[in-house]
Amino acid sequence: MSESIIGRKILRFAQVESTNTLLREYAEQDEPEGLVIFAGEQTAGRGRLGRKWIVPPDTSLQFSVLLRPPLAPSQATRLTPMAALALVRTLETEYHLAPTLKWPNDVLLRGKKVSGILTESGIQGDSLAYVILGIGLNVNYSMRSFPDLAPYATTLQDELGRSVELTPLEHTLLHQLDSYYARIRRGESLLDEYRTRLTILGQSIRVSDGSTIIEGIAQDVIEDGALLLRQGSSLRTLYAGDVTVLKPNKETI
Ligand code: BT5
Repeated sequence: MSESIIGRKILRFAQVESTNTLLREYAEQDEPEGLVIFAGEQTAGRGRLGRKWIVPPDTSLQFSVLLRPPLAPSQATRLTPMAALALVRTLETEYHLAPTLKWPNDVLLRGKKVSGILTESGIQGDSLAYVILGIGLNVNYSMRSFPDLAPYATTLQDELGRSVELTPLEHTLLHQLDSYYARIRRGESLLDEYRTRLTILGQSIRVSDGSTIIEGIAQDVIEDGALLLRQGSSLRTLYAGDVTVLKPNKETI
């Protein structure tokens, strides 16, 4: 059995601005990989593109993991699908739920977002110095209190009809993250497993990156987590964006 890395050291804070921001300070101070920082509350929890991650205090899992993977900087994006698969396995094994993945960083239950992942990296010269893997998983509250998010987002409590204990959930998730990370370190591919969890492959989609919107067929994903979008005879490689599935009968332009 390989020695575990993720969770070798765990720090817990009642309130932080953002666990990703705090973990970066440790990363810059040469902290070894595996450190996990949990927060009961984030006053400035972040999503991608400066968006907010909003969760009531002490209800959920909000944490960041420090990794120093033996990968090139361009491969740091592999950690997002890795985390997504660990979340899927955790929800399956702990609660017999049937999660799916929405490229690039959402875990869905019955089509609604229950978890988001924010991967950030630190580069030194030509090398990847560290990756910060931030994970938010909505647990013991109801989205009914958040009418703006409720059409698109959910919690474990809403899905299960009961609250759950955070400690065993946290334990299983760190264990799953650790075993997938061991596979990444061994150079194994997670691509086949990732493909089976994505619902968009083969579908007509629209991808927005905040400023540009493009449409096409979601053809495939590749090892570093990028999406291949077919537009007529050309193929575009996308690393980020928000995906909307277009109605199957709609003509794509
Ligand atoms: C994400 O961004 O989904 C990444 C979320 C990462 C959060 C973790 S918590 C620990 C660590 N520390 C941090 O500061 N962040 C990480 P994105 O795909 O950009 O989604 C953000 C959007 O999701 C927002 O604009 C809202 O529309 C929506 N949203 C906000 N809070 C949500 C929630 N609790 N559940 C579901 N959706 C939410």
